[in-house]
Amino acid sequence: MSGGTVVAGAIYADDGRLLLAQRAYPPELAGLWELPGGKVEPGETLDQALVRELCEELNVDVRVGVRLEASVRLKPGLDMVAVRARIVAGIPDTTEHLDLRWVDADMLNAMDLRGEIVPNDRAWIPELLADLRE
Ligand code: 523
Repeated sequence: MSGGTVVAGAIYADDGRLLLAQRAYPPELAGLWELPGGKVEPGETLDQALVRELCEELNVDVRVGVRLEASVRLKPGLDMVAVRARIVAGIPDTTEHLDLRWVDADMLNAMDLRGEIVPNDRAWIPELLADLRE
């Protein structure tokens, strides 16, 4: 399969912290932390795909905001983008992830330095840190 987009959510709580999710698979990514999301399906907008993925993965309804600027080439024809979001209903739950964690700027930076962030997601760290330090 080729072509398409993966969309991930930078979910912020009212206290300003960011939600990270710990991947369960594949083995090379298991245990590392990411912005939750998944593949955009044919006919979906980015926003629709993000709402669906976060409902499926975390059991929350989100309101989608502004995109992060960085995009990531996962492989030829498959790019990944991230969109800011806020939870409007539900409490995040692990259905596909090993664990969830709300982080502030210092925690995110420390996790990045320890190599605990999914490598592809590191492209967003500068923008995420800027958001968290606002
Ligand atoms: N990433 C990634 N970071 C990130 C996400 C949500 C996804 O690097 N924050 C990559 C990992 C996979 C691809 O994007 O190479 C698809 O992510 P996945 O598996 O979380 O999305 P699904 O569940 O839509 O895709 P399939 O498991 O392939 O159906």
